[in-house]
Amino acid sequence: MVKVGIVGATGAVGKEVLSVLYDRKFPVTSVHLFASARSAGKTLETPFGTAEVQLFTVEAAREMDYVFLAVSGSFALEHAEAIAAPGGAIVIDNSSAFRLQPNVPLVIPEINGAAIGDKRLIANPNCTTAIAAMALWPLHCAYGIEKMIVSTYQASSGAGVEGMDELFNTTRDALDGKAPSNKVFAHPLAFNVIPHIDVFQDNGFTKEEMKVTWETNKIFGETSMKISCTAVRIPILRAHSEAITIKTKRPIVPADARALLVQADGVDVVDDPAANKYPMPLNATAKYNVEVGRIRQSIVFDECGLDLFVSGDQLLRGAALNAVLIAEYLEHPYPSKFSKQVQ
Ligand code: 11C
Repeated sequence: MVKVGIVGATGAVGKEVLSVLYDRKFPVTSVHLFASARSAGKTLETPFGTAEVQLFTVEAAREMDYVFLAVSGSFALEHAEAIAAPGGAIVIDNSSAFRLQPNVPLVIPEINGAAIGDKRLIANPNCTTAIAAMALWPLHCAYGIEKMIVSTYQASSGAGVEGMDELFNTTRDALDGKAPSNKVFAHPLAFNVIPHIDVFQDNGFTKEEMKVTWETNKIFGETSMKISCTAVRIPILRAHSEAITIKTKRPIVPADARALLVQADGVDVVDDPAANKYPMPLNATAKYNVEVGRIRQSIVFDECGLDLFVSGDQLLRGAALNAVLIAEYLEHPYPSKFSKQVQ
């Protein structure tokens, strides 16, 4: 008997959680969609059939085995711990509210599922972090990543359904010759790129950029891996891409990196430039695995450096898939395929 609750089932991530649970045949016996009084009583078509939205209460959520939170950080802060308290449900929270709290595991199951231990509140990482980490973890284990530079190309879905709608609308406006109006993004996204995701911090980086630094260190069990990130929104629907330069402790060559990454679960090596094959958001969309390619020796860091490019579906690996994989891990734990060889 596995009772699953989803808070935020009508949002972009919540809908994907339902699809992934169904698609991966997670052993669900009943699905409960929770929302505020405004939406309670409405019906929703789900892969599991028509479901009536229930009024969220902590008591009702505690009746579940798993509760996926696909809502704001403030909701999570208010309710997650109460839902997860002993006797309640295991909570998998997609927000950033608890990610950096030392007593809350921040988990990508293929990397650090073991960090969950007996914890009942588990944080799902930021999408940009998760997509890059899939390709970086095997390399970190074998070669020791000392520092890296990341430039992102992030899809509108990072801002939810509203972000995707705004991309469509600003594109339509631009094609119709109308002045595009924007609410979700700081500027019109159509035919544009915006180097501004989340709020600016005192150090000049945005919070999205700093999340890549903070969260990658926590997931990899590090404290001092240096990461400089520039996060950029581009007019793409739902897959994020990232150009990454790593500086490793041990010498690394592209062929060995490719051979290692081929063994990684959740990663597809797409790296045949002569055949025009490399990761692209169009191909990574709706796909569970993250694509990695354009693997080449760094000109800046020589034999201890590599450049690579990743694309991954922001709503899947970056959110819903990772969350469902956490629940799968809890049902059937497994060790990471890779462990650190370089300190
Ligand atoms: C974006 N990565 O593309 C953000 C969305 O930390 O969960 C996810 C924010 C987060 O806008």
